[in-house]
Amino acid sequence: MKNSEAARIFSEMANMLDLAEENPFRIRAYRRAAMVIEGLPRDIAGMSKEELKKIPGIGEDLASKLLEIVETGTCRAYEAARRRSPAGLSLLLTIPGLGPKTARAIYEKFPIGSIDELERLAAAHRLKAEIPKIKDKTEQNILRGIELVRKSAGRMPLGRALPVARDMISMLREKAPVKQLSIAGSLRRWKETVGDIDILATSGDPGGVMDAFVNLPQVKQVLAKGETKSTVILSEGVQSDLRVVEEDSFGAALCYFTGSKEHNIRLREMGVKKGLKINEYGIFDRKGKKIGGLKEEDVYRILGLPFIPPELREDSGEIAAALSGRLPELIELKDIKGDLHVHTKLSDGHNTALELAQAAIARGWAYIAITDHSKGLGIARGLSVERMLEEIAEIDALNSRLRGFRILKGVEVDIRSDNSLDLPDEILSRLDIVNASVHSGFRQTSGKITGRIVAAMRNPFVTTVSHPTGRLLGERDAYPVDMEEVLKAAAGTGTAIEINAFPARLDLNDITARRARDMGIPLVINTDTHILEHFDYMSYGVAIARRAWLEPKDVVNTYEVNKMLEVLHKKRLVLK
Ligand code: DGT
Ligand code: CA
Ligand code: CA
Ligand code: ZN
Repeated sequence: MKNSEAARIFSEMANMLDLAEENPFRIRAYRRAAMVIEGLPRDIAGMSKEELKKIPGIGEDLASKLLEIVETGTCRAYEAARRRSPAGLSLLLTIPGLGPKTARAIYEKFPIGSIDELERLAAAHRLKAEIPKIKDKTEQNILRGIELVRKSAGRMPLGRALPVARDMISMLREKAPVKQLSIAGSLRRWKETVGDIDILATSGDPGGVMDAFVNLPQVKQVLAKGETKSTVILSEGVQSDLRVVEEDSFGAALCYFTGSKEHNIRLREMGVKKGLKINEYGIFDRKGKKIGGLKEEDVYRILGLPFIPPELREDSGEIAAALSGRLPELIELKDIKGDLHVHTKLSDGHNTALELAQAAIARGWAYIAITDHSKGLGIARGLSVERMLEEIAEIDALNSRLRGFRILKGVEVDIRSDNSLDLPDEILSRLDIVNASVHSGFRQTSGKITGRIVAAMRNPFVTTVSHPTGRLLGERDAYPVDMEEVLKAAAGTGTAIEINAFPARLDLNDITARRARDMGIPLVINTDTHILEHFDYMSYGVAIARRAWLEPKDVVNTYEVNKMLEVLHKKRLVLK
């Protein structure tokens, strides 16, 4: 995928232009293009200029630059801007939460060359002492930003790793003499971030597989190349391992290298109690005779367990549940009947309601809710009350033409800093779906932010709290919301909580989602679609749900439309 590379270049361009105080429209154009390209599930490599220009936000100029990036890995304008902009200054901009103005002020005083240097200055309060615009709070934010960069260093969000891994798998199928081939490790468990991409294969010619692997176009550097195992660094910046194992060990190896390590240890302990040895080569009895290992199921069957899906293998109760026959019947993508968080071009999306409905119909869904932003969200072109009413009328008209499919009327209403909602109840009461979310004041105290969300849930028309923690993986930590309080209020008011499937968010995480289910809170999995292709993200949300042990009954958008609305509107009767 060239997409993330191009997105990075555009986003750096925006930053460098910003530092040079250039035309704000150009800066915004680069930022917007970076976001769209990053989120585009289709690879830009191989697209023609005409196709590129059809991507929202990409005109003649940016399309040429994309072609250049696909062909040469970079573009001249970017290289020129880089020559003009000092490296230390660009480094400052990689710290989340540190904007161009502050960066410039810091750099003018301290032309730093490394993040460590910046950390020392901030920790010693020298930034505050010597730069007028820097306050205590700025220094704290800088230190928090540095910590975030370090924490996410080396780990890659699932949504970036999985497309890369799938590309590699399909190339290996084509070019390497493999028989069986599978993703393993945390990626097979759909963990929200992964340390590396683990791949497992069988082959009559392991050497040939190693050759093909280290020569994949995604490979930037070969760290180790052995007879049956190699490790490489990919141009995306993540490491990948490929192992070739014996055919009659493939199942045992797949189980072992899928992990988690803690899950494996449990299995091995159970084996020891039965006098069995379990490792990556197979399952062996007391006499050392191999009694299984060809299939992954062998490991579980011999231990007297049903097959445990990879998403559950975190040593969080799955083995006890398997032993007592209480493993959940996990939700699957095909159980999903619709999406309740979708933006059109009336706010910051790129398609019409009809286009979105048709795409949803093509996926076999029965409904979507159009939930454009409310007016408070200026940056996302929020809708005024008048526009909102027009949208409602338009959806009514569309529904009268659609058969067996329903477009629900909705909004993503902004929860303002003073706890109030951005639209009056007269409007909210006319909508099917009201997603309430926080888009501002992320640096308020925990009590304040939590209070805002809780207040929103007390509104009888708010059906769902969207992306409740505000985190962006690797970019922004969750705001300091007290999730336990939020969950209590959700349970008390009958408000649903969203699992946001957008790969940068995946918010709720698996642990909180499981807790929410235990508290009887209705959950909903939404994509937060801004372009048609974002509907593909549903699989990431379903993965979080599976890791949270959810069954179809726990997720309201597996219900048919009337039952779903009945659940979400129950609070209207109770709270009124
Ligand atoms: P990651 O890469 O940090 O996201 O997490 P994993 O789970 O993919 O970990 P990784 O790549 O180090 O190893 C892949 C699997 O191999 C891991 O899930 C379990 C297995 N494994 C690795 N080292 C050990 C070990 O020392 N003991 C056991 N029992 N299993 C191990
Ligand atoms: Ca791994
Ligand atoms: Ca590994
Ligand atoms: Zn949204």
